[in-house]
Amino acid sequence: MDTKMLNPADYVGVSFWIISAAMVAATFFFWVERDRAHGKWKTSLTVAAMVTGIAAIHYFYMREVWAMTGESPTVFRYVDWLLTVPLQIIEFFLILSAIAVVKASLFWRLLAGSLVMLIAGYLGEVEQGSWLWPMFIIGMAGWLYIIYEIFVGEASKISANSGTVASKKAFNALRLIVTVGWSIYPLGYLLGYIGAASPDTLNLVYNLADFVNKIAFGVVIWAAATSSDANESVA
Ligand SMILES: *C/C=C(C)/C=C/C=C(C)/C=C/C1=C(C)CCCC1(C)C
Repeated sequence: MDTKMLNPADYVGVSFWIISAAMVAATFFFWVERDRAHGKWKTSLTVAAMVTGIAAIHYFYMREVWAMTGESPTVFRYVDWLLTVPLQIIEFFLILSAIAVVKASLFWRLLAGSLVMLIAGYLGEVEQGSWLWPMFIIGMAGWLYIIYEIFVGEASKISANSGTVASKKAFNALRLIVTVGWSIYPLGYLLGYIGAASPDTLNLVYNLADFVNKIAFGVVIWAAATSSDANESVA
């Protein structure tokens, strides 16, 4: 029988393995550290653990798909993103509402921007060929819209008088992740499909991006939640 195990020389496969382990460890960490947080910060840490926990399950399976077929686990990648990106938008909104008066409609607009980004990206990756560029451009528009909202639009109007130091720090750090950290994904798409069209590069860059954007995202929240000024007032 032709059984296939993860080949230790397959560095992309090994990156799937490492990230699976990191996601599990991060989930456990955020879960346990929740005890040290107060008030609303507990919910923020729960959401951080949900994000890495959902990703861990997908990484176990994606690693198998990669090891057995050598193909990109596109469907599971996007199912994971479709679950975890909205959770991160919720997380962002939770922190934002602690420091500014924001309408619920802002949440729906951020969610809509992320759905446009993900659906376009999925269609581009599945159809490929002549779909690659148009879907990339639509996906970029969704992401740039989110950036616009958080730097120029309603989400940027943080009141100086409301919120704690910790929540403001967390908001600024998350904003940086959505801008700089998230830029690794479109870079992966470009490197993976345009030009060289290499599934190795695509998966390696996406794996790195998930490591940064799911784990560092949680760590930022954890740092704010457990800092000494997190419970100055309503966090
Ligand atoms: C945990 C998973 C996260 C934070 C996934 C984020 C995904 C993106 C920011 C994807 C962005 C893309 C574009 C901006 C253009 C089109 C291609 C995508 C979907 C890779």
